[in-house]
Amino acid sequence: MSTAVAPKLDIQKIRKDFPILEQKVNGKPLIYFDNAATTQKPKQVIDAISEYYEGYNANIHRGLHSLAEKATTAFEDSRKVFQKFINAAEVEEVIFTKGTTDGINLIANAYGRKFLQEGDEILITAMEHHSNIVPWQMIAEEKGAILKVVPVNAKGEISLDEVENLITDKTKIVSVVYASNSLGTVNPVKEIAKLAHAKNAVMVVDGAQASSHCKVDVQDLDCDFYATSGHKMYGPTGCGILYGKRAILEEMTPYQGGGEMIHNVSFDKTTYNDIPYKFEAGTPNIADVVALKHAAEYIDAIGKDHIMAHEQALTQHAHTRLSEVPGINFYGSAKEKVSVVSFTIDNVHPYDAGMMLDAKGIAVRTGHHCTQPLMDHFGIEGTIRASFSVYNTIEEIDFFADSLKDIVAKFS
Ligand code: 7TS
Repeated sequence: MSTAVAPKLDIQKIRKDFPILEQKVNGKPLIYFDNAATTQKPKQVIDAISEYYEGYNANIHRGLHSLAEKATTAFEDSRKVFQKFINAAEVEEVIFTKGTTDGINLIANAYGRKFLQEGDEILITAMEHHSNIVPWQMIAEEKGAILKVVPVNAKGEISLDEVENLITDKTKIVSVVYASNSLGTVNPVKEIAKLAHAKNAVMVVDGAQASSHCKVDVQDLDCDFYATSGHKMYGPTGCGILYGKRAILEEMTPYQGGGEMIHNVSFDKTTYNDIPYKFEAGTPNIADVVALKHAAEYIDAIGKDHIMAHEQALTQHAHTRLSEVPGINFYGSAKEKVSVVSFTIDNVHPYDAGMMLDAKGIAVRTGHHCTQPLMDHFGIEGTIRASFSVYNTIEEIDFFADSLKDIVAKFS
């Protein structure tokens, strides 16, 4: 039994930062294992939202009054924090979005619509979330482009040789998930970016799951775009970031028009604002963007290495303990994986397991996790998915494993 928790982390102290974890659900202490769907928020983030609304709520970039200046400064500070967080070369390369889905749709519409031509190819993998499939299908249909898919093997990994074979002179966009939400697989996005660039294709990284679980250095990855969501990294819902390389962003045509994204408007001709503002039409989600900075700072204060070590220890322990559950089948045993454990149990429907776990206060996700083609590949409807975060403990996993054994016993 592994109890290898990174020595510097005081998990009980960390848990105190997350007020939601103190409650009981169905009379049992909450065990929150649905972190891949959304993480819980620390007080630092929650407080930042109320401080904004109580202290300096104002629209940004336009007012000259004190509150507007304070709000603008806080909003732009968040951009600077994220520039560092992902190591973007320039602050203007950080665009605020609603989240990963919004970011990928922005690329498909503002890059894809301008640069894709009939017969061009877009390459994705079989383990993509629907938000890294459907926007490409939509733009491919509009432009007569072709969507190609890199297969996954039984372990839930892709092969670089296969990626290389599938990238052709016609490939214009390669878009790959950094860490899979259904399998946990961490993909070699840096190597894939090299293969994409060798054929002059742009590399898009879906970083929804990666931002709190993996090292993110967009310059080292040399990706052209990186999309992520705030709410999966201890931040609020409804905000995220899209990184894009300056030269590419400057070539792109905005796909949403309105206030903020313009230099000058007349009925004859409108000129667009500079990056990043030309992609931020309308009043943004100021409160949540301001609070999102505190999520990044929270991660940095604990140390991503420490978080990753703790989550790896939890994942290993979960694999060991869950292997004791009769009839369990794991999905996703890649060499490199984040803290996601996905499985089915013979003769137990995932929804039944999910409901019985909920009765014990354990929150997991059941179903296809918005990766239906991946589930089809494995010939299953869905899985039970437990995904761990910094505040989860070995004891919670032990209770989870014992609860699953009880559930299986009831079905046999
Ligand atoms: N990409 C991946 C890999 C994801 O896991 C998700 C959300 C998204 C994109 C979309 O992110 P959004 O913030 O724009 O919605 N994944 C999940 C999940 O696994 N369970 O609920 C949402």
